Amino acid sequence: MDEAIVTIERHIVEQERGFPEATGILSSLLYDIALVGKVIARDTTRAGLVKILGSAGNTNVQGEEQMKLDVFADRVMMRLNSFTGRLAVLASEEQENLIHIPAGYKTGKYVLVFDPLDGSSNVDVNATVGTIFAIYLRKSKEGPGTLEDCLQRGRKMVAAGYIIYGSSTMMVYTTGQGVHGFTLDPALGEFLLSHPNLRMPDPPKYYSTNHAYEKYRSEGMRRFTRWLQGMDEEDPRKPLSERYIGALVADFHRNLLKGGLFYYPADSRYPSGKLRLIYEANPLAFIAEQAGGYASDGRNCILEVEPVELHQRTPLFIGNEQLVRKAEEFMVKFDD
Ligand code: FBP
Repeated sequence: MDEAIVTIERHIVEQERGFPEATGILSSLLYDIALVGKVIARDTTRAGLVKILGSAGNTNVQGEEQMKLDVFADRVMMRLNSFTGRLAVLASEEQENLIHIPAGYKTGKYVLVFDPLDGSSNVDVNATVGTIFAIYLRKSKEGPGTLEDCLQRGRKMVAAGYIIYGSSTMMVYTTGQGVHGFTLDPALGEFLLSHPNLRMPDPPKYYSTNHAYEKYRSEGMRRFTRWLQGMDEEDPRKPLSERYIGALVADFHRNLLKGGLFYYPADSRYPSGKLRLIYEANPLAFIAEQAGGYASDGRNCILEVEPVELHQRTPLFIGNEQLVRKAEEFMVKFDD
């Protein structure tokens, strides 16, 4: 592919060449999601001016306060994907139940699950937030999609990605042929290829976790954090530097580009972890593996976990594989 200007549309179509049986529907769906990113980016960059900051005044299925931007992003994702005939069903972090295709509109062969706005606590303080998504082929035959279509193992994803609204707006995606990053050129209104074939650098540079919650964590996790800090007498190492933005998508993105580990273990507040398996952990786990990294719930590969609930939570360790495996070792040694 010549180094000329490569739009995300052209890149997606080029990737599709790898699948002779492809129908172009997945490409169009990915392109629709890029458009969702542009619409959300337009408003996040003007957030203070368009009265989109602050609380929406209600809580979501997770019992968390919904921000106006959560509701806005959720609506944009639904509106730009429910009427295209490409999807059987959608599921969102912000909605308790499945999002069915409106009556009178065609259903399609794909399933879209998403976190419309990750890092809600960053919205009002102008810190980085993002949209995370994953795409599956439906399991049900035809007609309205089902819960079973959304409760598929991560390994079954056909595509995943995120859009990050930070100093620039970027879209990063994979269809199982490597990980590719695009930067939105506001002047053109186009996502242009800026980070082809991303690989997680080794050795890693950073670790990301919320230290404030150490007292709620297990012995194994406290010892693991000390090991990352180079304070384990039995196995001293050069400390990793610490960074924590408080938005999973932003912390993951930094570690993808610079090498590192993000972890949100289970603790006495969240015995099953805080983050959601289906639309937070799984999509990023697919990207991590495609970039040479790995993701685990502390014991199992995230992508092999069989989901049982739409909004189920999971502990998450994601980044350079040797760091994720080390975390697993500490849990086996001190928590089993
Ligand atoms: P949502 O904002 O989508 O609910 O995501 C949860 C999240 O904000 C993650 O992005 C982030 O990594 C984590 O929670 C931060 O949690 P804490 O404030 O406990 O560190």
